Amino acid sequence: MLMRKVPGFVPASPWGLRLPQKFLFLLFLSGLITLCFGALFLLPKSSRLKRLFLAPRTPQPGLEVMAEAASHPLAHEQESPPNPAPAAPAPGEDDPSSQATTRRRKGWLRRTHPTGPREEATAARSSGVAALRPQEESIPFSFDFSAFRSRLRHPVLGTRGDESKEPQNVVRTQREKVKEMMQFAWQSYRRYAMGKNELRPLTKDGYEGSMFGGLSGATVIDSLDTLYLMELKEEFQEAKAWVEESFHLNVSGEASLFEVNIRYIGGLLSAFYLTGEEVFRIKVIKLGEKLLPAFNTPTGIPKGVVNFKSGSNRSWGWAMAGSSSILAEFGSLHLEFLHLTELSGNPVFAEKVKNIRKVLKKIDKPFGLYPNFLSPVSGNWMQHHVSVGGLGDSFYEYLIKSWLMSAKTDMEAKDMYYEALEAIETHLLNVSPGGLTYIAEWRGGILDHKMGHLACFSGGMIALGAEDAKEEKRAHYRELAAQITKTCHESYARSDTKLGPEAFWFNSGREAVATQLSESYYILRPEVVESYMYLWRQTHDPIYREWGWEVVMALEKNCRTEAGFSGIHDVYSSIPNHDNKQQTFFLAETLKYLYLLFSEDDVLSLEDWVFNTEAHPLPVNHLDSSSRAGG
Ligand code: DMJ
Repeated sequence: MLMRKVPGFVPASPWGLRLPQKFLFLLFLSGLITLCFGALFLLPKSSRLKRLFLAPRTPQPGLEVMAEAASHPLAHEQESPPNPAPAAPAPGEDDPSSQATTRRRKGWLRRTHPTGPREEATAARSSGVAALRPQEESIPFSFDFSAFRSRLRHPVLGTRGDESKEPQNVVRTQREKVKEMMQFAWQSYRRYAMGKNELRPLTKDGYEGSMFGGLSGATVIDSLDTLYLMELKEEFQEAKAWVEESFHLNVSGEASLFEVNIRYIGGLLSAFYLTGEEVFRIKVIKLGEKLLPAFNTPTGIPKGVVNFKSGSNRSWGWAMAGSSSILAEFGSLHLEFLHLTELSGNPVFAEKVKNIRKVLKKIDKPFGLYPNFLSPVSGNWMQHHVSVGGLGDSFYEYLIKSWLMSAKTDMEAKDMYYEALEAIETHLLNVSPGGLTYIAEWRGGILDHKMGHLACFSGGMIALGAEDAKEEKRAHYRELAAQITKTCHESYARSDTKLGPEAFWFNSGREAVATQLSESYYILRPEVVESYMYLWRQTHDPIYREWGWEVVMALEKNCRTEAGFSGIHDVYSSIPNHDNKQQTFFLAETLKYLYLLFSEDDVLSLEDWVFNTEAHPLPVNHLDSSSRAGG
């Protein structure tokens, strides 16, 4: 403002302003400042200006920082918080400007790095993120995918050494046959049920079920990595496009924490690690956040069911009248939740599963065994039923796989696994009069002399864990794995269809057979071929490929229908009676394990990958880059 000098006028200030004018000027100035500051809040989260002027919140460390935090003496004293849903990372959380922050986060900075808005937008466009709706776009970290791939010991799909040597070889033909089965299963699903959770091949329609809280496309998500592995490129693109365009997370039903975790979270994690496509990373983190309210319990042991709309949780009505969480369910989250933290930079996921481990370590175990029912309120066992089959199975699997996935650094998981296995061997293991080794079920000291189909995964698990057992036990575990797998094969061989029943018994002179119709069904389950695959990789004994091929033939004969594969009601009837369901795990697991059985060992090498309990490969956390760059 320009003031003209008037003679005789005594200026009110050195700038020649009178008091009212000065007041007005200051008023104008302060208004301007308030306006500018207020405008900062309207800038996008990633804006540099915003990061500069607005203080960052607490940084979000990754896995390594979690380890530091967990080893802090005070960390163990703290009561579990009431498990609030995680807040979205605040602006500035990816700002490494503070020295202290940089030091604390050096671990995850190895794998993630902040990006500016332009890079984010470009990456989003090139990887399909542009198709995400606004609320699904806000992951402020990026993952250093090429650094991750450079740490792998083997090309993801192997070097295909055998193919060039012998183009006509039998194994290649067998592998191609399994690929054709996958193609048929996928195309049938796509034709009659695309976007639904499962295909019903007899009625030629789709089925949603009630386990997934309103989420759709379980077959799509469960199939992604198998399609990729088998190089069914067109089919993989169809599946990916569906995820980009039609896989919506704004659902509001009740979901099984376990099923959503092993199928959807596992499937999306694998799809990301195999392809580096951002759409999978973003969706999996958002879906992971929706599962967190399940952990809002006094002990932090999650309940089995989470309500996506209200964020409430409950236990299954059948689990001790709604009072218990199930060992296999809350014990099969560890692998996926560590990877959710790895890919998001958000420690909350890892914290949840580390707390489960802490509760389980502390609690008394009858004879060293882990019963299947635990109260998420008191943290006490609710019934002394122990099983390596249904209700218990994948808890044991996740202990040994946590050890392997941590690149053999998670000593706690290793110790818990071998101690549990010793207790199982002492109290549950039996040999039938006919010489078949089996793992019975234990009810407060009394044995049920039966094995479920689900328990047949244990041959593979024990083989996988044999290498890291005490030296004097290694050969013993290898033999035990082979014997259990042989018993499971017997349950197939003794049926008319050459497929195994849901449960088989060892009493009244009958061995490895179901004793009633209600246990005689086969629903395309994978556990037996899963063990064949691990035993093959460990021993290269051709018997496992022979047995695997018997399964392929039996599936073709009894389960293939005009419009996909179906389970059957009675494995002892030579006239198949189909159940009208193509289970998602048939595409995720059964066909994948069969394909791997007829592949070279460096295809999804066990040095680089562990399979979650739905057969989704998750990478080992190699700490160095001394290996070849992954292909
Ligand atoms: C799959 O969903 C998983 O393997 C789970 O651990 C057990 N049941 C089915 C397959 O039988």
